[in-house]
Amino acid sequence: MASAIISRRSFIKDAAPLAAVITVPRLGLAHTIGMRLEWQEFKQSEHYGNFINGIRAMRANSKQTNAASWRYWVNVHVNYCPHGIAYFLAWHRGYLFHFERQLRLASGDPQMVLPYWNYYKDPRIPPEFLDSAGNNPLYVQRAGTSVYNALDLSPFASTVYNFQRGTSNAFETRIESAPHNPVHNLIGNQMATMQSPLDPTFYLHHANIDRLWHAWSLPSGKGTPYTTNPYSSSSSNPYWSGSFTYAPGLSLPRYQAYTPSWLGTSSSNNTMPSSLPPQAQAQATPLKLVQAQMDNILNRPPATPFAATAGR
Ligand SMILES: [Cu+2]
Repeated sequence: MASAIISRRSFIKDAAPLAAVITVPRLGLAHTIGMRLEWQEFKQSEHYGNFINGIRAMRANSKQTNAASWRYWVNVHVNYCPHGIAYFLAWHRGYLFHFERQLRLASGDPQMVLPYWNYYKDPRIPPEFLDSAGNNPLYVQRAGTSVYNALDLSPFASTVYNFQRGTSNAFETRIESAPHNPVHNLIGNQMATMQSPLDPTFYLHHANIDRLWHAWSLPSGKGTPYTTNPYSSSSSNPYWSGSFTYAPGLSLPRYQAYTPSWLGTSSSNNTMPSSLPPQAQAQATPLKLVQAQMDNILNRPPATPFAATAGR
């Protein structure tokens, strides 16, 4: 399988040019806010069929240097995503934003917003993803079907009031450790590797992580995700200056990932979980195994940006 992954160098060399830097309307300017729905709500919406068709079309596109292909976005993740370091949450928020724009094109549904899977409500992978019949584009082989053992309420504890990694009890560090990492590992197979976006549950998982971050950051949660609004003191807030890279020609100014509405989305549920779902839904997966699988996530290339190589 490793040979199917394009190298970082050839990815940079061959990638089709995209629409340069995306400019998102700034706070205060009129723009449409799309609603992220929980999977059960999303299934009832008019976007569900388009979502399936869009994923099918992207997966059928074998040109992995083209943003219209599913594999392209796997390569974006393999090459650029930060894990275990600063900007884990903010980079992935921008990743969902860019992927979502492509999925809208592929599905012919410009109003579609990626759904989230609230595993604090039901830790079982939704059955639509488990049906291998009929060339179901949501199906891939997985090792587990419940993420109950990944669930952790401690990121939402009152003691976790710092955002940034490196500070004491930092939210970003806590939520990455759990539930983020063990959800990947309990689902297993591709989800437990850097190629995790091969599995469509990746996008629902990360939409949920993103939702939980926003819920935590609200005044009803723990406050703002960083000490100061990047607009009010950009010069004194270096954390939100600079930009994220996703692919050659595809980036995002960091400050735009500060809050979801600046990227055009809000969520149907902005509260932090306060209890776990029934234990009866748990799948008996030893946590020891989960920890061992963590190596798959941590054995990854360094996250430093590569300089583009000169053409021959
Ligand atoms: Cu992840």
